[in-house]
Amino acid sequence: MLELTGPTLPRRSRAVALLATGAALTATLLGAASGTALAEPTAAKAPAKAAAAPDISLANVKAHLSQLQSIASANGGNRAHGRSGYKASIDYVKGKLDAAGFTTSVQQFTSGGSTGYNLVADWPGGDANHVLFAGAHLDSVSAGPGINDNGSGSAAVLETALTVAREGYKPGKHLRFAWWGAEELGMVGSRYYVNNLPATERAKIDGYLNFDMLASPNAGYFVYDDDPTIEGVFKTWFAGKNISTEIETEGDGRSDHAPFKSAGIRVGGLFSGAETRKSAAQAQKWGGTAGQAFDRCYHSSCDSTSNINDKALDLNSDAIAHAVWTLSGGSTDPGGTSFENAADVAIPDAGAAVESSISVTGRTGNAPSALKVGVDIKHTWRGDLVVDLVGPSGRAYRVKSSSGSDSADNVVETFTVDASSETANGTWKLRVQDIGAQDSGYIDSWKLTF
Ligand code: DTR
Ligand code: CA
Ligand code: ZN
Ligand code: ZN
Repeated sequence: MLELTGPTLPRRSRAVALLATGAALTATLLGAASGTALAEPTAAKAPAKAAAAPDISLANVKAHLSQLQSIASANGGNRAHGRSGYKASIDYVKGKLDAAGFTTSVQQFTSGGSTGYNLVADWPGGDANHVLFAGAHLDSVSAGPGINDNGSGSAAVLETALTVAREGYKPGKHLRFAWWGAEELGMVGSRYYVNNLPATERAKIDGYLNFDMLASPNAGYFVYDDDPTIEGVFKTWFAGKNISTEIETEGDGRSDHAPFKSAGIRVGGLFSGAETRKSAAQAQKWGGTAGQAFDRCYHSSCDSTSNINDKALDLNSDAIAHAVWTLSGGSTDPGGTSFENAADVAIPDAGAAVESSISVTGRTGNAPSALKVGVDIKHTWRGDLVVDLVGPSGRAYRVKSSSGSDSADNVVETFTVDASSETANGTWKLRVQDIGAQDSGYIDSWKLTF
């Protein structure tokens, strides 16, 4: 899980200050100092299991779009604020979430003399003090059914939430999803939600992810250029699909992330383009038609189920799931509750130890005598590496000693540590030091499973 706490810098610009002996290395996430192990419990080895995001079914997302299309067709051709088609859309989405086990609430507000509705759905569990929030506006303009704008975002977020439930996902953070009303009137519903959220509750939101227009027929692949960690999660995922994204700059005030950003909450999101035209360079890298609007049916009656780019909808839906899983850290391990940190931490060659931390909350008593420590370190010549688990008491438990002859790469293992003298709650750290020269690498991720 990428920690969204504290100042987050892109990897390339992390400040690394090496001082004289006893070098203290200031990594992005933590200050660290070299330490020595106080005990060497036996460490057993088992394959690590990462909680990777599941695939989001395009067919399921499109089935939601068909439902929204039918709702519009049965309600005057639209799903606009104040019209029957909008409330019917809310009822459809709420019914799916209630059946899947979400805790839902409908917040009413008034705009233009009509009653509006926000739907908020909480997935039970996770750290209530760290909320990862994903949302989309559910209303259309009155001119049409609004299937790309914004049935696409609404359906992708809905199917991601239903997949969380289907997978029995146990995130480290608390997951919240929302479908906003009256966005087309100027982000009225989302602004009403944020303005009426107590400051203590706002402070618990680690990040808000916004999805407005994800399936434009002449699709572009835009990532909001707001919080760098969230932006990086999306950009890296698309790069893994060989899709070069562009940053979405003019969207700052143009959708439901704006009220969250104004309240100082980290935001991010995805966008496939609206009324502006695709350039020749964009057509070269993304396909589609240069000189044509990304969505020629933007805010028009032709924004129907035939106005959908399946490839863009599928990729963006899977990108949402990746971000939700990555930024909320957890696992679907039926047996245990996991806490994960997937933020990369560079390991200086033959330098000071570095650390990556996990804050464990919500548990009772002490840690188990068989605490699972899943480690994923990408590093050449792993024999140079010394790895310790540091408990909340500050005591270090050696999970891997150096072994000069071990020239293989990477440490991807699950160790078992007797941590029964430690309280479960508190800040745990993975401390890694490279004691040999001419090799390099980084902590890719690690997790604790109780
Ligand atoms: N205002 C949104 C569409 C929109 C236009 N530019 C952006 C940029 C980022 C997100 C959304 C948009 C609407 O019509 O719903
Ligand atoms: Ca998919
Ligand atoms: Zn719109
Ligand atoms: Zn929209």
